[in-house]
Amino acid sequence: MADTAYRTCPLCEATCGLELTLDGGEIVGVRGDDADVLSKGFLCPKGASFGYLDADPDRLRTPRVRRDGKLLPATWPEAFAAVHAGLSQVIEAHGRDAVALYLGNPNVHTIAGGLYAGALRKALGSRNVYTASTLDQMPKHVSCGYLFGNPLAVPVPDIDRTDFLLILGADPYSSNGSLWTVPDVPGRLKALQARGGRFAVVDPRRSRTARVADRYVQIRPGTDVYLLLGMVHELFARDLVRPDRLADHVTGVEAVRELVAPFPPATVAPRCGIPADTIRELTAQLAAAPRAAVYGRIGTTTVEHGTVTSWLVDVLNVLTGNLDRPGGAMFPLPATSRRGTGSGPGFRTGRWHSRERGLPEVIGELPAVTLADEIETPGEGQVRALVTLAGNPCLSVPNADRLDAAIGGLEFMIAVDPYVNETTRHADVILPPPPPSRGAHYDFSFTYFSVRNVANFSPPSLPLEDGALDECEIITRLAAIVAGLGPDADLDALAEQELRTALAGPAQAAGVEVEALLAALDGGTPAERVLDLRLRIGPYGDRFGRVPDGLTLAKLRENPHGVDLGPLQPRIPEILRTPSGRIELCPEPIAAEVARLGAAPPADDGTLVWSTGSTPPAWA
Ligand SMILES: Nc1nc2c(c(=O)[nH]1)N[C@H]1C(S)=C(S)[C@@H](COP(=O)(O)OP(=O)(O)OC[C@H]3O[C@@H](n4cnc5c(=O)[nH]c(N)nc54)[C@H](O)[C@@H]3O)O[C@H]1N2
Ligand SMILES: Nc1nc2c(c(=O)[nH]1)N[C@H]1C(S)=C(S)[C@@H](COP(=O)(O)OP(=O)(O)OC[C@H]3O[C@@H](n4cnc5c(=O)[nH]c(N)nc54)[C@H](O)[C@@H]3O)O[C@H]1N2
Ligand code: SF4
Ligand SMILES: [Mo]
Repeated sequence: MADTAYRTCPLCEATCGLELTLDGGEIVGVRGDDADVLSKGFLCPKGASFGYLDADPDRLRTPRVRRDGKLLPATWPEAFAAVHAGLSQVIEAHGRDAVALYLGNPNVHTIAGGLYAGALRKALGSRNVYTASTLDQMPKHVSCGYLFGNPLAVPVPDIDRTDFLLILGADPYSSNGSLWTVPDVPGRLKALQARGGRFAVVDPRRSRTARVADRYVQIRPGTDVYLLLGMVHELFARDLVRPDRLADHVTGVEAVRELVAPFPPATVAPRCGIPADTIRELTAQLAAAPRAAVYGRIGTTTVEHGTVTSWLVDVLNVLTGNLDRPGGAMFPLPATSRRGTGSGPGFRTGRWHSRERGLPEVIGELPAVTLADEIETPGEGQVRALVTLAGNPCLSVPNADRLDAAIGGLEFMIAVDPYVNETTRHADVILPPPPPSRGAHYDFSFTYFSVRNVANFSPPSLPLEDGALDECEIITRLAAIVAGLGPDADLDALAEQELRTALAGPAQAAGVEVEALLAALDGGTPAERVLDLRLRIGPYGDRFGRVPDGLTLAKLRENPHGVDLGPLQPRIPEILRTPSGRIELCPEPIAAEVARLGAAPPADDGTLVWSTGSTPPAWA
């Protein structure tokens, strides 16, 4: 008897709803869920192959432990005992910084990563934390950190209500969007054009998105910073600066005017390879659109001057009054988030530095490119052990061959990963999570970037296979081991204890005992109970009965296609965490960098940057 299950696709940032056909404990069909509140039936080829992940014969179904140089199948207790022995030895001999943690991309696509990777990080207490963010979007976090005081406050184009979109260094037609949860980009771009809107793409390459754009602007790689400086200059020069409602919420506009003075379109044109007239036209088009948004992605972050470029994207959004207004670049309000107070301590980097190259910490992590240095260089604080969680740094980090060799020489390594691959082949212990269909899902990350506020819970579509362990349990057990609680800690008791602590505030607010709220929480697993708590005290929550129609996990269970929480709403000033309580448009560290830029010689070759070596491969 075939059965139907609905769940959110975890395979990219678009978070599409899937309709699964199940038969005999297997996924036999996958379609886009027409009733999904966000994706409305959209499906890409990756999502369509969701079922194959379950059935993939290459997937590890039991842990592996290295014995006599070989990775051999082991039981979970054997694997955790090996983790405990290996880590204890390194930590006792060399301290916690000797253990590095690398968190890869899928952590933001699982409940386990969303809820427990942070706990593992904290329990480990090592300065050597690395993530895929520094291979990707970290410059955007830094620029938003300085502008808004909050590195996670990243505005997204309100594509469904805009009149003009300027896209730089992104190919959402192919990638399905990034730092922009926007299922069915092709359909939404078509709808934008159908209602008279326009969009332009800036890219060195005529990408798929560029091919359907109203305007394609070819740029010399790595020089968007000059194009954008020229555009900001043009806004001031033509008196097109109109922050509108934001005027009362921004400081530093005049400082930006002075900062960009050396960069008129005629000066930047030869640097970025775009004619000055084109720069002027683009600026005029942006300023004239009633509602517009500028969006930059990988091609603006994984480049030199990525932070300044990312900052300029939002400077344009602010100066044209498009930040935080419908049809502009807006901040989502996730169901598991908390509203801000409108100010805060602000943002800074460099609370510690990497040992070898002295690179600054950002949001608690060091750049993944320097992990090889930290492993290779002997002395106090040398990295001797590594834990990877859903990451493949031996492939994904620039100069991966060097990191591969360094990781091969480590004293001890653990991988939480379902595959043996370039990285995990070096591990002493591999702890494999089950396929996504066999666990619950809630999107803690991408609701921060979603073009509409939605909430969607997926229960496990299929039961765990014999011998499998849910990834939440794998990570919490790892966290307990590194916290010094040994391989057999009572995880349920620890989870209850944490819930009690988290409930103290809400209980006080509701004027009831913690135990009463604990009993009211829904969910068969600790992760589900934490989710219920976060939803209930979140901005749409039921506040444990005080808001009768408010959100609960039970309500999400009743709505398998998700709950629509409406279009994005303005959030300034509430979202700001700057000390001034304003958008700080001209932060000092960025201004210093722009001043340095002015003196830099023009880039001269115009080739794309190759990440794995100094020379392009033969086929290029
Ligand atoms: N040359 C080159 N390098 C790049 C990029 C590029 O385009 N070209 N892109 C860059 C970008 S944007 C990024 S984000 C990084 C990504 O860098 P990484 O995150 O290091 O690489 P991924 O390939 O995403 O690694 C995913 C790992 O997670 C495992 N995995 C899959 N599902 C699960 C799961 O449910 N649980 C667990 N525990 N593990 C799982 C996979 O087996 C794999 O080992 O790479 C960067 N590096
Ligand atoms: N199918 C599939 N989808 C994915 C992924 C995947 O591996 N497969 N990975 C996911 C991940 S982790 C991410 S981060 C996103 C990435 O999502 P996007 O950033 O939308 O996707 P990319 O295809 O990397 O597009 C980057 C574009 O930047 C251009 N570019 C390169 N250098 C420059 C430059 O200097 N200036 C400008 N203006 N443009 C430049 C490139 O030509 C390319 O068209 O995709 C996600 N989606
Ligand atoms: S676009 Fe992304 S979320 Fe949607 S089906 Fe494809 S892989 Fe899944
Ligand atoms: Mo990425």
